[in-house]
Amino acid sequence: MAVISVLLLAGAAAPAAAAEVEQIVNGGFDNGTDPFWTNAGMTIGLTDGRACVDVPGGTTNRWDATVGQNDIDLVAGETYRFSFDASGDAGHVVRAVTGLSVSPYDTYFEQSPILGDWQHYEYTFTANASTTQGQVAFQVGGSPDPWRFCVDNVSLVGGVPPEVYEPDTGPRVRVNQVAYLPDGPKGATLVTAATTSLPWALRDKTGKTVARGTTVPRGVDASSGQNVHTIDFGKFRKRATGLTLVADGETSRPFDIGSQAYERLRTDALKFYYTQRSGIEIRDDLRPGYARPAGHVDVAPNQGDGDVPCQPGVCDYTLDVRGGWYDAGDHGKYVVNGGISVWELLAEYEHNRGSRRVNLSIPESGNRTPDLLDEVRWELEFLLSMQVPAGKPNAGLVHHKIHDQAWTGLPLLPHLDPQPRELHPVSTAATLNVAATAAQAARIYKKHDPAFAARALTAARTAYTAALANPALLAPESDNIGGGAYNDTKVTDDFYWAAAELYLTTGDKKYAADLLESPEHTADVFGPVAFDWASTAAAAKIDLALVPNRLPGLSSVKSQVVKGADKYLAIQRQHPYGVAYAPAGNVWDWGSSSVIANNLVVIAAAHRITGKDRYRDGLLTGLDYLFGRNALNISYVTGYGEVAAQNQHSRWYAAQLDPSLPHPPAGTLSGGPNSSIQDPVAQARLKGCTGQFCYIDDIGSWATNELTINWNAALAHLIGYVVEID
Ligand code: 9MR
Repeated sequence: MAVISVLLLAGAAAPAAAAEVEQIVNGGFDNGTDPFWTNAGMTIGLTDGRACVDVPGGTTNRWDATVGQNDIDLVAGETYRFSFDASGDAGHVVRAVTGLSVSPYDTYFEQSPILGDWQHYEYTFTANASTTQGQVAFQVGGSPDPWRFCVDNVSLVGGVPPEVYEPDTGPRVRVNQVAYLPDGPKGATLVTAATTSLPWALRDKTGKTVARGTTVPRGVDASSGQNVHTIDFGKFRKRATGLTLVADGETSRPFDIGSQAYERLRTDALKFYYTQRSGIEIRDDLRPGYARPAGHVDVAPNQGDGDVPCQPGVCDYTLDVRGGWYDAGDHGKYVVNGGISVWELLAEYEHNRGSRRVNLSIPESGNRTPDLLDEVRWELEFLLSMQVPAGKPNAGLVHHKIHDQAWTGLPLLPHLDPQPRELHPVSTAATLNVAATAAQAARIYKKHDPAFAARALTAARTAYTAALANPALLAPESDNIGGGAYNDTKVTDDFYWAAAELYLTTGDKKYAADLLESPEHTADVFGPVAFDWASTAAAAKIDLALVPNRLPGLSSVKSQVVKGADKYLAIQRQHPYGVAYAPAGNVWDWGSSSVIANNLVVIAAAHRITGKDRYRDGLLTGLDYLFGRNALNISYVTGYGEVAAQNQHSRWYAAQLDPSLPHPPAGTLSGGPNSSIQDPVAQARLKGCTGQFCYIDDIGSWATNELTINWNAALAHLIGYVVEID
């Protein structure tokens, strides 16, 4: 009787899941090797009942050498257990994929374990599409040397219960794991079920209590779904290292009070750009551990960028577009993202004077030009090279982007990329990005290189005129094969920004008139996202407010910036993690870390305009989130904080996939939580995530964990100001 009731109970509790069904035919290789297939000239040999292949060396992508099985049925929403046993010559990697066997070859799930001796691997994921053309594949290409891969007991079982991913979030007391400034505010967040105040204690590195107080219950935080309290220990102002905060029986990760880390980070965040450079060898003496040959300088297997044609039918000339920075973890170079990055770095130079002395250890260090200007010049020259030369159709307009014809896999060092490179059509937005940044450069480089400044100004004026004549050349969302689309349908902001920079540099009345007539001039542009590569009006307003000029009615621009900052401060006060960002519906944006940093840049501008402490305090409070005072208890900057992001999506900082490659350099900002979780890794682990939890430090999660030139520009500019006011 007792037994029956247990069974009944178990039956009642079990979810109404489908029966577990094996999808793989002959996964144990008991009946030969059919229906598995191979490519790259490999044949499967059976050794002790296991399937083994000799993988050729010298292929490019993981998928260039594959053992797979097709015709697998997958049902959207059903959860699968994908398992196999495998071995491989030590250190080699298998990319184990479940996906679509036909174009566009979508990946539904992937994992890339590093192989060694025989081992069992097992994963659970939920399919997000239905197909009868599914595939399980073991991708083993991309290795320079030949090696041997064996696999057995391949299984894909449908109808299993979903796995709940529990990130390791460590102690429930959340602090800025890097440092609080001695005279700055000091806030922390406690995750707890308690609804009434609790005592807290601040301990020095010997464990002695140096301050105490009580927490403030804040209820359930919308951005994380957690019940939280806040802790204010701002009255403690002594410099110290290894402090911890204790509350509700939990001890925070250690942190400092001091500013040295931020001085280091200002430099590291800017040093990020040298190893993103295309078209130049990266020197080991300048970046130990990061040396690599020059990428895309017309040395095989690279196919460019010295003489790059357009996509078929787009133009009949080629351009020399060597140089510039690779955008992100891919090898593409996109003008609108280069533009906002250059703007923010040059604004850092123009507004934060200390940045002029920063030594970036780049090949140009030691010449008479500040390193920051030399680094940004690397990108500016590329941006200028994307402008259509005089005498050609579309002269003066700027190509939107240049990248590979097809997407490549990870890892892949830049100089090993074999894809043809192509120029994509010109666009109004790209043209205005060149107009804005070349005009800004004309002002800022004049003292160091008047000839370059004059060339930049000519390019800027030409671009602006060309954009006025072609105001609706919009980059489409569909242009996303082999590179990102960077589609942008609204360009009134880019017109405003270009006019602002041209006006600030030249004082010409015609640019002032365009500014005053623009709908952006009176619009409140300080929404949830103050500015980014797509929305640039706030960048224009910040520069108009901070660079001396005589624009009629300038005070209203300044007060708009200050009011924008007031909005972000109001959001921050409500936020128990001190975040000045509240996206509509709690849908966190792609690259949220940089959105948060840029909202803080608006607060920094307000501080510069008004000198009022509340902006300084808001700015410093806002930093804490990026460095660990968050739901995941992680610092989003590599090398800063006890637990920090380190597996950002990159084809060359791909240590997670190939232990012989490095992690991203210290000072690299991760994109951070993105509610839309577009990539398969995030979809497998984070489905249903709330705001701050929509993040995973996995190299496969390109939607939550990439690195980019515009995101690091936000970090560098922000930290530049923090160092400036300390
Ligand atoms: O940062 C970009 C984000 O704002 C867009 O929503 C997304 C989709 O278009 O693209 C992001 O940019 C990626 C680019 O397209 C390709 N290089 C990597 C960029 C960062 O993920």
